Amino acid sequence: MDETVTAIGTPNIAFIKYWGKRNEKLNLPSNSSVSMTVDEQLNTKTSILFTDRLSADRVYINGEMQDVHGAEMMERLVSLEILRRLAGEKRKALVVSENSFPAGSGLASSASGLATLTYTAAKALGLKLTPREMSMIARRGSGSACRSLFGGIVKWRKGVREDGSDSYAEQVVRPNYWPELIDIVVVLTRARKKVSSHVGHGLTTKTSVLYKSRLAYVENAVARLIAAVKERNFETLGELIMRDSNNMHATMLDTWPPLLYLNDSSKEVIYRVHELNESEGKIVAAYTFDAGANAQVITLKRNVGKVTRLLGGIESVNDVIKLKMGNGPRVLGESDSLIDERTLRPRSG
Ligand code: 2P0
Repeated sequence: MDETVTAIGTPNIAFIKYWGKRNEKLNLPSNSSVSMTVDEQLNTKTSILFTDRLSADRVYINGEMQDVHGAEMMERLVSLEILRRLAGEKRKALVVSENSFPAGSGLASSASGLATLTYTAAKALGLKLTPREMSMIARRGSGSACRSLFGGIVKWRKGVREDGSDSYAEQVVRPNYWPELIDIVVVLTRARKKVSSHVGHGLTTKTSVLYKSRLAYVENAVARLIAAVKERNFETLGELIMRDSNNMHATMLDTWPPLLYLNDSSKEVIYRVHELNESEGKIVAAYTFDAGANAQVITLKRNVGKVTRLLGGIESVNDVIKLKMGNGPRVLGESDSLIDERTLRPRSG
């Protein structure tokens, strides 16, 4: 019998960034990375129905039907294809997905989207996969998605094998290990970035001279950052987060043609955070930027007021969202379904 399954998942913010691939087809990264999965204030909800009433997969994102034969969508949907093969399922899928935040603006919509797609499809197909197995399948659709299969602080091991069988995500600590840790998302722009991360990864790997020195430093930074998390040492964590963001953006600027994701407002956030840390005499806040201009400022609960006041003084801040650590994806009830099973379209309202 056809049955719709609905689930919710969330983005993650990388503390040590994934930038560059050793294998583009399998999304195998050139370095390990570490992130914090955020709570459900930013989320992707996805409903999936496998049905013999469709002759091709049909995918809606935020109400818009996608071209499932387009090159980018086909690469993304590889995760769905892998799961369908594993389950021996022949029927086509209706996928309806909604993001609570803008796509393509550096807020990890592909991570949230692909992690939730993989999780929902695995449940809809009745597959009993471990989160680690699901993380390897989500990775094929979008690298950073593998980290959103877990809650808390998560490491993605780069692995060394050619087939990618040792490149998966794993939980470092649960959310309740350090509940004071807060990610303040600072929305500076809702515009789509000019060069997608998908394309940017390859450009930097091929053309940046500085990129080699990033690879020489980064595995050690991963180990130091994990130790700082385990010791709940915010000062060390904060410095490593800011340095890694700056380091990645240096290799982006060194890419040819250059990739410039930060804008003047992003730089204003950088200056203000350093001023705050200076005036406090220690690191109380740490900025980090993905492949986009929007900032995320990591801090501890007791400093949220101070940081919010600081950001309030920046003219181009359009929104500030305070996020805790999240628990990773979970299944929702039937009443949350986004699918109208009669018309095979998104449910209205
Ligand atoms: C990260 N980013 O670690 C880094 C920081 C952007 C900067 O992972 O080609 O969308 O789908 O594997 O995962 C963005 O890259 O790239 C990313 P694909 P993805 O979060």
